[in-house]
Amino acid sequence: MSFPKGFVWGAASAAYQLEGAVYEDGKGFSVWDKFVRQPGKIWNGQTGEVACDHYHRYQEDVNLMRQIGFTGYRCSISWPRILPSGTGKINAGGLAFYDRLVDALLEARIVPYITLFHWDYPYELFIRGGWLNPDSPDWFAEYAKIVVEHLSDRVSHWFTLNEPQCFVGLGHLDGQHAPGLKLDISQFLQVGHNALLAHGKAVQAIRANSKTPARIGYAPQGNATIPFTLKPEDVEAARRDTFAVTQRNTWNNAWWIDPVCLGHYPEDGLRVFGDSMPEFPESDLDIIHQPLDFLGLNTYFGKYVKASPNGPEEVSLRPGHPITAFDWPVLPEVLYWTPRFFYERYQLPLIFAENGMSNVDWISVDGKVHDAQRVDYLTLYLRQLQRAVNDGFKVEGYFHWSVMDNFEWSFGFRERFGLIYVDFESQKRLLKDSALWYKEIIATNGACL
Ligand code: IFM
Repeated sequence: MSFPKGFVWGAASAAYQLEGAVYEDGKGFSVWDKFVRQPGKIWNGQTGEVACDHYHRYQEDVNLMRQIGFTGYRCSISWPRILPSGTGKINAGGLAFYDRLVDALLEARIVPYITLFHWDYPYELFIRGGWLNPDSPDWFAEYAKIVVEHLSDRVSHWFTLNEPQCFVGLGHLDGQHAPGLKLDISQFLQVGHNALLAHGKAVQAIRANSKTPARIGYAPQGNATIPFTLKPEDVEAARRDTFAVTQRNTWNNAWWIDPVCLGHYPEDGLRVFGDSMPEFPESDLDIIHQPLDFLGLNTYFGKYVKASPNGPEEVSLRPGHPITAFDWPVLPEVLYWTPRFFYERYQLPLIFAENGMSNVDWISVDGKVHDAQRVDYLTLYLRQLQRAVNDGFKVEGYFHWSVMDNFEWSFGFRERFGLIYVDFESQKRLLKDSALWYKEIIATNGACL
């Protein structure tokens, strides 16, 4: 069975992870530009200052994407490239880069899916309080409006925020990501609330300013819990666990998606966070809950549960269960249960905005990169996605993470997630075996799986 006609196949990336050129053409600083300079924050002291040099090599990269046969490409825009101070004066040099990139993609018949925010928050706004500042949702909406006014004659697919779980939680609670804050729970929740408001206001700004009919989504992490067996009680336990908020931290699905798609915070989460929850007017939820055209999900792994008298009970993985180079368990079924549970709950067409693995890749003596594990990962995960689609859960597209090896945040260049191998010294690119296999998957619309 192949995928539905028009299914979008591509890969994803983020500005700071591959563009480089962080001091060029009038770009302002982001919190990541500053964070990577702090000793001990990034593996081996590496930075994204050059990364894949995609800023200069975008045409070669688009050519490679065309060679693989992408029908879509998901990339993010660097906010401080457009607005060096975060608000106010627009940097024409920044807009010009995205003009060139979008035009090259369209020329290659690749549909651009633009993410407005993939973590490189303007440093000047951080100094003004960042996401804690009550004006921050409006700052983001202003930026969204500028980008949309400029690109929407050619771009109609938008994601607002990428993985609030990470930039809010890792950036403002755990301190592992920029801006490196360890706020208390109530401030963390305030940052989260402002980010959700920013999403809502950006959706309004896109709808109001787009020159072509816009299709708008959001890209949180979305990882289903997998039922250990197909017994109805295990399936129900997994469904419950998928949307449960049980811990006072950032790692769950419903806290970040229910307000956006259902218009309220989940009740168990409100109980868990208790009086740490900031006060806000009810009208905020109307702003956050904007109609969306699709829900993007970044899906990598999950866990197994079975039913028990005390609720869902986690089932440990057997010894020797496959893991990726990043130590993430390989659980292909997550690409069946995620579309199933998330489509049932949110009733929105889904796009898998990220899915992939880091692998220990290098150039073999024959001059090629034989990433057999990624080839297998693609097969196993996409077969499960196909199963979900065949069962009637609506999925519009799949973006592999990532188009090419790039800067993996606090892990620097240690983790290789790409379909395209990058030699970071020479900046030479090489299609890995997985890219050639993905080419076949795309060419047959999944029938070869
Ligand atoms: O590289 C990241 C990406 O920026 C966000 N999602 C997960 C990827 C792999 O860790």
